[in-house]
Amino acid sequence: MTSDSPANNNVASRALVEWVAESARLTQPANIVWCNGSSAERERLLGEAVKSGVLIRLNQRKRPGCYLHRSNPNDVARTEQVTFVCTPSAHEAGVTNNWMAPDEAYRKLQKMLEGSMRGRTMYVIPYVMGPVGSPYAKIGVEITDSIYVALSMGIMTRMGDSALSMLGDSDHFNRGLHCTLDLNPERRFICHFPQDNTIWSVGSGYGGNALLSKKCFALRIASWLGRNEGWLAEHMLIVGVRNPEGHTRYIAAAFPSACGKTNLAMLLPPPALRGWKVFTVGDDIAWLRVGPDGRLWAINPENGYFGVAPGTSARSNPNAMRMLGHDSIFTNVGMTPDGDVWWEGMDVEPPSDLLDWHGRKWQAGGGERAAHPNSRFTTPITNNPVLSPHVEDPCGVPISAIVFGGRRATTAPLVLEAKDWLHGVFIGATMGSETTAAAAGKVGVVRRDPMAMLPFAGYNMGDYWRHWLAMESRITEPPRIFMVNWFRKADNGAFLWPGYGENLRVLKWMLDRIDGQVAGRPTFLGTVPEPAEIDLSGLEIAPEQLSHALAVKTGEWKAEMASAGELFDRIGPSVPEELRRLHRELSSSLESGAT
Ligand code: GTP
Ligand code: SPV
Ligand code: MN
Repeated sequence: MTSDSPANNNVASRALVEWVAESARLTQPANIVWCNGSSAERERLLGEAVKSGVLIRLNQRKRPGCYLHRSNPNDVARTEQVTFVCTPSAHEAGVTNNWMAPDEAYRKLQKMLEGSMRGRTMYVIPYVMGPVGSPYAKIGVEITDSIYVALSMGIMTRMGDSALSMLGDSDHFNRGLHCTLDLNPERRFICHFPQDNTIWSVGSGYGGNALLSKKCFALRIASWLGRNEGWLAEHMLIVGVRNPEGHTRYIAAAFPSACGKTNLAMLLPPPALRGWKVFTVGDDIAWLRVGPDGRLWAINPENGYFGVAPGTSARSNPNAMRMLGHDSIFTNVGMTPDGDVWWEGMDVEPPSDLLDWHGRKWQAGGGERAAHPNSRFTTPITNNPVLSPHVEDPCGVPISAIVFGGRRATTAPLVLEAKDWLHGVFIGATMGSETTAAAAGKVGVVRRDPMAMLPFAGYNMGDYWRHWLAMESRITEPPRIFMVNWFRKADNGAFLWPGYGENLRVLKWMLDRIDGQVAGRPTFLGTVPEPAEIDLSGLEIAPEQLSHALAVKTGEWKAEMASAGELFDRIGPSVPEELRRLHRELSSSLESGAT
């Protein structure tokens, strides 16, 4: 059954129908399925995915509506080395992106796409990023030959007829063409064409490579659109924090992949912080715009969470454990004999006869992990017990604080407030973090990851920083900017700070700063808390441990500034002069010991 247009025939976008036809001529699918987003369609696709072995139905009594997917073992994480920004000039992409000329990229991938869907089904997936009908929302359409991608997009985005209705007869939508090919890493490319609002992705079925709404559209292409249109697309969670007086403030926080965004966005307050409550607006991506009132407002463009499974437990993230009870897809986790899921850090004894993420019998203590370190869950936002009531607000929520954080065993203090917007942008621009299993490659290597956007900024990093600096003058009440690090370690290798729900204590200090309740202690880089300013009620932490977590050490920061200077040199003349100057000032004050 091949159809040239959706079944209900309400599509008026000729541009869409033509693009689908053109893609079908290229890839030659046996069938074309236009996804309408209905629950009947979802049930049918789930049934087909189980039948073809793409999904395994989990224990429906324990986890109704839940499924397990095992990916090809060579396809378990984003592949940054084969991700390209294909702008007309290499300079527009900048040195932090891989660049290919657009015609070369189209030609190269076109060859791979010719006839690539023969005998397969092509799914046409119209979707909205952001609340349907919101002036801040954007429309994309993904074409894919992966039923796993189609089902995942149904969770991660507002997918189907609502997107077609919103599109109407417009030709203004992101065109994402995805084909798994034979999953040969040699033929794996993720190419972005910002000028054409187009993404071509081949050779991978993995989340960030294949769910084109997410990193490809909502960050790489959207960051480019945002620069042109005067807004920001960021790798940020958005969390609402309500104090016991009932006042809710919103914080947007950028941490690199697998560095704690999902966990912070849905944390459960420690019992001693009575009356505090946290609401999730978003866990991975924020689109930030200046509202008519001059404040910075944020929406979460997504409709689901694609979260890291390992480390998620009833203790670390009880809200996540609750939302994973139903209607979720798990990828590359372990499976128990009774059809339930298991992963490292779940805080549950592994049963015997556990199958690992390959589907092989797993031996406890055998040195192999049952779940892949980057195994994930895909779950609708509506599963989240602490979902913000404002998640569908067309203009989002007003942001009081922006936070930049990384995973650092040393150097970065638990929390620090930047002196002003420029210092805050500098802190974001120069932040470092240890690499994680979310991207293929070595884990645990510190790299500069500006604003947690190193793999996601869709244009020249220097221009991106310039855009950040330029935003300040347009915001009447700019959010205060902070740095955090939940991952500093003691000499014995243990985390200094308990993290997870206890991180609320740090958010509380930020709000106290905003309210002028605490003075903090100045350092050369910004203000850190006096230990007594952090609410430690109900928490046992040795004073030396806390002061180590808060320390800003000159020697460590000299090395940090040297590394930041190397990044600036690599990016070259497009680095804004204000950031260069601040770098010189901070470096020389460190050298002269005037800190
Ligand atoms: P992406 O989805 O890749 O963008 O990741 P993320 O930033 O949402 O990270 P997530 O919250 O999924 O956390 C990643 C890993 O860090 C998980 O294994 C968590 O258990 C762990 N983690 C999260 N928050 C904390 C924390 O406060 N302290 C410690 N020690 N670990 C944490
Ligand atoms: C990340 O790697 O930052 C993720 C997962 O959120 S992915 O969607 O694969 O990029
Ligand atoms: Mn992410």
